[in-house]
Amino acid sequence: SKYIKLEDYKVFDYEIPEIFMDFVINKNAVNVTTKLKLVKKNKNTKNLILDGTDILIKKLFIDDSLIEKQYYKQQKNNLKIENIKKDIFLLKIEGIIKPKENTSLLGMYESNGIITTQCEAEGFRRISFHADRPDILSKYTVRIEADKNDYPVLLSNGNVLKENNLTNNRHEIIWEDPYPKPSYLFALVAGKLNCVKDNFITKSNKKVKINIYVEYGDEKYVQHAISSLKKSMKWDEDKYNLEYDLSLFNIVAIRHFNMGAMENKSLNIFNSKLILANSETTTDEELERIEGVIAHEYFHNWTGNRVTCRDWFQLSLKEGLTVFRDQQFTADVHNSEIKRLDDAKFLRRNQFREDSGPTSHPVMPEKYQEIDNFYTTTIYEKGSEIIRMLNKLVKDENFYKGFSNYISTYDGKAATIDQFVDKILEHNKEIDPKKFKIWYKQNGTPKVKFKRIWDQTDEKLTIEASQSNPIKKNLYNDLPLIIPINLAIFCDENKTIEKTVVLKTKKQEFVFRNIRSHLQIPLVTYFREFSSPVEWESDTTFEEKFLILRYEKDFFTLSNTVKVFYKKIILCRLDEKPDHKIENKFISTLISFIKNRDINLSLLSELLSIPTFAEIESEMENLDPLKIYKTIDELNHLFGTKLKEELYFKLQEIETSLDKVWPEGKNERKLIETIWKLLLHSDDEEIKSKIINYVDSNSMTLAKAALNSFSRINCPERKIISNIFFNKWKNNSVVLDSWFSFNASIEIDEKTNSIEKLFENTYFDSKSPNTLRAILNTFVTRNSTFHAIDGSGYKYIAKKIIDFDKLNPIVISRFIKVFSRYNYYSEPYKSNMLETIKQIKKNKLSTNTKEVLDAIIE
Ligand code: B3K
Ligand code: ZN
Repeated sequence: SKYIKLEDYKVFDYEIPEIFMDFVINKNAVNVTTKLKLVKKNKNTKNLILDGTDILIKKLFIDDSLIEKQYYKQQKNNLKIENIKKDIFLLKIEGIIKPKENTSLLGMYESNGIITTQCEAEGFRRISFHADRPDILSKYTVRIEADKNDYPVLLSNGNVLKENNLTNNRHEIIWEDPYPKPSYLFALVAGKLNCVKDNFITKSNKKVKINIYVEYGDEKYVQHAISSLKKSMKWDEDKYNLEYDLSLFNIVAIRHFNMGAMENKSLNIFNSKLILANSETTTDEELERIEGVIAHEYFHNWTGNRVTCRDWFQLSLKEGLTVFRDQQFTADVHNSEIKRLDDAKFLRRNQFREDSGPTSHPVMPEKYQEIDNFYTTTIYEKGSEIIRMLNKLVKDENFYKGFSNYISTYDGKAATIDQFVDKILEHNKEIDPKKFKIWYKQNGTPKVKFKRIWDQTDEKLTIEASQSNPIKKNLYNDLPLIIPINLAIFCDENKTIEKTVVLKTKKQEFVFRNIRSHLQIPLVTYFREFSSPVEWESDTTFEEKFLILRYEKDFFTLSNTVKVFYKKIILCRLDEKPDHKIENKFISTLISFIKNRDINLSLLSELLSIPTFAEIESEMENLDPLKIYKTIDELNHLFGTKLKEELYFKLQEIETSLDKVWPEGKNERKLIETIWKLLLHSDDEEIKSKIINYVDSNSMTLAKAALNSFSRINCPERKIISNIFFNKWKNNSVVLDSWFSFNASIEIDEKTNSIEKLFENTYFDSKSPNTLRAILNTFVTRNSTFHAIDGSGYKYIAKKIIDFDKLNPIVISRFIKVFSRYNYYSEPYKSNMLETIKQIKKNKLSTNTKEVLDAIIE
C-alpha cells in the first residue's frame, strides 16, 4: 500500500557509523561524493537499498573497486545494490545535483544566490544516497569546495578542521561534527554572507562562539536574535541543567524558506523573517515569537539532536517536548498567565479545528504517505499539552528527575515516545503509563461534562464528571483518558477551594465537604489555566457566568468566559434574534473591566476583542460566511459605540506609555490596536486622523496596528495609509509582506477580488513562501470576497493552488486545508467548495497535496 505504517517498523540491515562527504560547487551543479561506512547488522542480507531522488549517479565503488552497472539499479527514489559479500565496507557514490533548478526548497537549493539545505524530514536523499531515516546515526566529515568570490562563506555542522586556498580562485573547508546525528540534521550553506559575532560563557566556563550569518546590509537587524539566543542558552542551563556541547553555534538567515526555522546541529537555518528584527521593523508579538523560535531551535540541541526520534511516528517526541520547553521559557521570561492564555487560544483555534476535520490524527499517527504533511499543530502543540499534563500529574520534582534520566539514558540514541513517558513516570505509582499513553493514540478533542449536586444541609458538593470522544472511527477513542482538572469553587467572591482533581475513568464523582455557600449553589470553574486540551460543558448558567467574570482571577478562565458571551451574542444575531438583555449586561461588564485600573492590559485587550471570522469559522456548523462577516462588523460597530467614552478615557491613559521599548509598553500597544479598531468601527471620524499619524511611527507594532485597524473600513484614508506604508518599506522584503497581507484583506466591493494585482506587483517574489502565505492566508481568512456567493473566490484560489503546487508542494499542501471544513458550510458555499475541490483534484498534483485532498474528500 502507499501508506507507511508504525506497525511495520524494522531496524535497518546496516549501521552507518561514519559518513564522509565532498561537495564541489560549480556554476550549474554540485558534485557530491559520499563515502558511507557500512556495517552489516542483518547477516542474512546481501542487498543494500538506499534512498535517493533526483541525483545523477556517475560512479559507485565498494572499498575502491568500481561496481559495474549490472550490479546496481537506480529507480526513481532509490538505489539497489545486489550481491554484497562484505560485512564491513566503504561505499563511495559519485553523484551530481542541481540546486539552482530546485524550487521545492527541500534538499539543496539556492535562495538569492546562497546555496542552502533543508533535510528534515526526507530531504537528505535529494542530496545524496543514504538510509535516510532518523534511527541511523552517523559521524559526519564534510569537505566543501567552491569559488572564493561567489561563495566566500562555506558552512556545515560541527567544528572547522581545516581551511585552504586552492588554485583557480577556489577554496575548501573541512567540517567535522563529533556528535553522531541522523541525516535530517545535516546542513550546508555556501554564499555571500556577512557574519555578526558574539559569544556566550556556559556555566562550566566554556566559551561558545556565536555567529549569525545574514545577507550584506542586514547586520543591523540581528541584535534581537543574539540576545534571544543567549537568554535561551542560560535558561536551559538553569531550568534543565543542559549546557551547550560545542564551542561554536551558527545561525543563518535565509530568504526563501518553507517553515520558520530548522535545528540542524550547530548550524540552525532560519527564515529571514525570524532573525531580522528590531522594534522599528517588527511588532511586539513578532519579537516575542522570534525569541521563542530561537529558543525552540536551540532547545532541540538536546531534545531532538542529542536524543533523537527512532522513526517519524515519534515526531512529537522532539517537537511536542521542545514546544513545551519553549512555552515554559517564554512564560518564565515574560508573563506566564498571558503566555498560557495565548497558548490555549492558539491550540483551540488551530489544533481543535484540525482535530474536528478530515485531517484529524493522533499525536502518534499510525500511518502516513508524506511525512511532511504531519508537521501539524497536533504533533507540536497538542504534543506539548500532553507533556504539560504529565508535568502536572507527577509534580515538578519528579518531572525534572525523570527528564534528566531520559536524557542520560538515550543520549546519542534514537528513542520513542513510550520510552519518554516511561522515564517520566518511572517513580510514580499513581499514574499507569499504559493508560496515560492513550493520549498519544486518540484523535479528536475529548469532551468532559460536569454536573453539580448540592446538598446544603450536609454542606456537601458533588461534581459528577464524565468523558467521551466525539470521533468514533478510532478504537482508542473509546478508552478513558487521564485528565487533570484544575478547578476552583466559589461560595462568595472569594475562592473557597482550588484544586487539581484527576478524571481517570469514563464517569467519576468528586466530593467536597464542609462547603458553606452564600450562593444558592456553589460556583465552580473548570480547567483553570486550561489544564487539559479538552472541550467541556457544565450546568453553569449565564447568570453564573457573569459572576465568574466578577470573581475569577485566572486569565484563561476570564478570557474563555468572555468568549462564551461573544459567541452567544453572535449566534443570537445570526438567528436574527439579538438578545439585548445579555448584550447590555455584557457591555456593562466590559465597562467595569475597562475601569479596573489594576487589570493587565494585554488581558483587557483580549477581553475587548470581538472574535474574528477565523475564530467563529472553526467552531460553527452550517456556516453562512457572508452573514458572519456582517454580524462581526455590526458588533464591532455596536461595542465601539457603546464603549466609546471609556475607550477614549483608557486611550488617554495609555498613550504616554507607547514609546517604551519592548518588552516594556507591549501591553499598552496591544490594547491600543483593539481600541482603535473598535473606535474606527463606530464611525468615529476624529480617531481616523489620529491613527493615520502612527503609520509612519518608529514602532512597527503601532504602524501595523494603524494599518490593520483600517482593514475593514472602506474610506479614502485606507488607501492613504497603505501608500505611506508601501513607500516607506518597499525595499525591505520582510516588512513588505505585512503590506501584502494588509492588501489581501481589503474588500473594495463584494465582488471585485483585489488580490490579483498583488501577484503582479513588481515587488512580489513568487519564490518566497512568506509572501505567498501573506497573501493567500489573509485572503481566505480575512477577506469575505473569498466566499463570493457565485463561487468565484474559490475558483480563483483553486487556480493559485494548482499553479503554486508545481513550485512548492509543502506550502500548498498546508494551505489547501482551507477547504477542509466545506461540510460545515451552508449552501451554496458548501457545494461551491466541493465543486472546487473536485476540480483541483483533476489536475496533476504533488503527492503532498494529493494526500491532504484525499483526506478532505474520501
Ligand atoms: N524541525 C523543523 C521542522 C521541519 C519541517 C519539515 N517539513 C523545525 C522545528 O520544528 O523546530
Ligand atoms: Zn521543533
